[in-house]
Order: sequence, then structure tokens, then C-alpha cells
Amino acid sequence: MKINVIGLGYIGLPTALSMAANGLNVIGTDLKQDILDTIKKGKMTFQEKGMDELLSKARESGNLSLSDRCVEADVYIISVPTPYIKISKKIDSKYVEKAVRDVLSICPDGSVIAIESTVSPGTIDDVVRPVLEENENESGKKIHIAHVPERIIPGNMLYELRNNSRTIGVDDPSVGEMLKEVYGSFCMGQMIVTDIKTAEMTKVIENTYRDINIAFANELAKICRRDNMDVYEVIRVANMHPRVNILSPGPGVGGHCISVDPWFLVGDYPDIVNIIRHARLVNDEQPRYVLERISEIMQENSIQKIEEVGLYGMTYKENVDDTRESPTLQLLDYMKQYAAKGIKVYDPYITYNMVPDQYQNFDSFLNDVKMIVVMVAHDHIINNCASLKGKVVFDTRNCLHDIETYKL
Ligand code: SAJ
Repeated sequence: MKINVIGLGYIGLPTALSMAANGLNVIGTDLKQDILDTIKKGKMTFQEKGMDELLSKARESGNLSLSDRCVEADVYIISVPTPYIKISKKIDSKYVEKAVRDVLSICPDGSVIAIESTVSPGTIDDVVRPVLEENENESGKKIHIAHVPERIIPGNMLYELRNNSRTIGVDDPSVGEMLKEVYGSFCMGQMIVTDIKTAEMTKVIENTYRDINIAFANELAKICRRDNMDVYEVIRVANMHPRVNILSPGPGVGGHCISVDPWFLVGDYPDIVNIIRHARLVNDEQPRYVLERISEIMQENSIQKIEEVGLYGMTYKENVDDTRESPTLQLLDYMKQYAAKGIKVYDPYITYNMVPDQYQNFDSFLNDVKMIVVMVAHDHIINNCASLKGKVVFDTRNCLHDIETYKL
């Protein structure tokens, strides 16, 4: 069986490599030549545990080839970005639509298009089916559509790709059985076949559920701060209840999933959503709250200038090199609006200069600041905790336990 994976980003690449390494004949397609060139050289395009080894394995298998366009195959897996439109909050499905059109221009009759990109409920009916119908009328080709949303978490992608259960949304159960075989080549998790709209909705609400839970934790942090309670202890004890599982407060919610997907529901159901919208707003507000806390802690320690403060961590979460929608960048943007500048920044994973006053050397960064705000719980800072002695430390992630720190 021949598989064409379209979009070799954070999801498409590990998927293509896993399939190739497990014996399927895979063609990886991406419009960006530099991505193809990097992979051809045997190098990874982003950092992720186990990916270098998987890339070598896939290349050595001889099952992987690369192309800048779609090719003839039995199954097409589309994993292209699905951003949201900032004003309307609705999904911007133009990349998905283009990928489907590209596939339709070359795919054989009877082939299957499985969309992995997260889409808002109804996107396949509203955007993809009309394109398929138009094509069927013109070419007579009957193409099957499926939605197999990805579920892997950056930082533990390969483990989750192999072990998480998968949702397979299809019109025709026999297509579901065929996709179970394709995904079963590398995935040990359970595969649940359902209808397409349920698959779309399920994916979006999984991330929305997490966003709401984090917003709850962030709100609890503010309540506990006002009355001098330790929010982490409160949550730890509450979570001993067998049916309670509160997530952790933090400096905000970043990444391209949890901070994006709930907006699809806000955009499509503006008159009904309430909790979902407010959870998003609470989490978007969190970097500003961190800034308020920075200012309080500065006052308490007679630190006068923002230049004496350093933000540790620029990525959206620990031990990844992905900065999309990161709370640190949100905080810096917010400061920019008020023309406040000079706060220093460092992240061991970001080895190029992204923002002003960014350091590339941890020791120089430490030397130049009196106060450190830990925005990301990279293992690097946990392992170097001792070097923070003598500094005022504001730990927004509650990750440092061997030194005295300020908390959210
Ligand atoms: N965060 C908190 N408190 C927490 C957990 C997370 O503040 O208790 C923050 C993180 O620091 C980060 C953001 O939330 O800024 C999101 O991080 P995450 O680790 O919770 O999730 P993602 O965005 O890396 O991956 C999510 C996952 N979805 C769920 O867990 C429901 C993953 O399974 C999905 O595949 C992915 O979104 C996606 O692509 O949709």
C-alpha cells in the first residue's frame, strides 16, 4: 500500500516516518523545499525526543521518499496547519482545502483522503465535501474522505503516536477498517471508528476541556493569592478526591492546539458559548497577571528597573523548541504595547535571536539580572537550580523546590 503524507510538520513528519519505519511505502510531501532538503540530509526540522533515531530508521528502511507535490497513492494523509481567523475566531481552512484540491488532481479512483489536521465541527461537510463532489462530477472518480485527528503531545510525541488511542471518522465502515490497518502499522492504541462530525467535534473538545481546566487552575491561583493560600497544596489535596483532576496554574497557555481550538467553537457558536469563551480569556489574561506579580515582587525586593529582571524560557512548554503562542512571547507583546522594554530573556532551546535583549549564554544572563522569572520548566533550569541562589526567583511553573521562590 502506498501512502502520501501531505504536510511534513510537527504531526505529518513523525507520522510519515513511523509508517515508513514500520514497512509502509511512504511519500512525504511538503511545499517548503528547505524542509525536504533538511530531511534528505538526514537532519530533523525540529527537536523532539527519539526523532533523530526514527528518521534514520525510516531512511534506512528504503520505504521513504520525498516530493514537493502530491503523488499517486492509495491513502493520503493531510496534516497541514489550520489557523483561526483572529477577528471572527472561525477556522481558516484554506490550507486543508488546497491540499484536498492538490490530491484530487492526481489521486486514483477509490483512494482515501484522511485529514489529520484539527478542524472545527462541520468543516468537512462545509468545505471538503463540496470540493469532492465537484471533482466527482467532473472526473467520475469516487474518493473516500476520513478524519483521523492527531492527538500527540509535543515532548512525548513518539510514545503517544505509538500508544494513544485514535479516532477514525468515516462515512463507510469498510474505509474505517482499512485505515485501522494503515494506522495499526505503528499504533498499538485502540482505534475507534465513528462518523466524521463526531471525530471533528471530539478533537476540538479534548483541547477545549484542557483549556477550561487550566483556566480554572489559573483562577484558583488568583483566589489563593488574595487570601494567602498555597494553590499548589490546595490542588494537590483536592486531586486526592477520586473524581477530581485539576490541572496546574501557569503563566498562560501556548502552543498551537489548546490556545487555538476552543476559538473554533467560539467562532461557530458565539451565542451559546460562555464557559469556553471565558476560559480562553482567562488563559489569555494570564501573562498580564504574571507581569503584575513581577511588578509586586520587584517592589517587595526594591528592584527598580525592569532591566534587572530576566525571563527564563521562551517556548510554550518545557523541553521543546516550539515558541508558538508562548506565554513569554505574549507577555513581551503586552509589554511592547506599553513601550516597556529592557526585560532580559533566555531559553536554552532557542539558539537564534528572536526578541530584543535575548541572551545566548546562561551565565551571562544570570550575571546581568537580579530577579529571574521562570516561565518554562525546562529540565535545564531544574538541573541548574543551584545557580539561582542569591537571586530573587519567581517560579510561575512551581518547578523549583530546592530554593526559595515566589509563586503565582
Ligand atoms: N499548561 C498549563 N497547565 C497545565 C498543563 C498545560 O498551564 O496543567 C500549559 C502549557 O504550559 C502550555 C499549554 O498549556 O503552554 C498547552 O500545553 P499542553 O502540554 O497541555 O498541550 P499541547 O498543546 O502541547 O498538546 C495538546 C494535547 N491535548 C490534550 O492534552 C487534550 C495533545 O494531546 C494534542 O495532540 C495537541 O494539543 C493538539 O495538537 O491538539
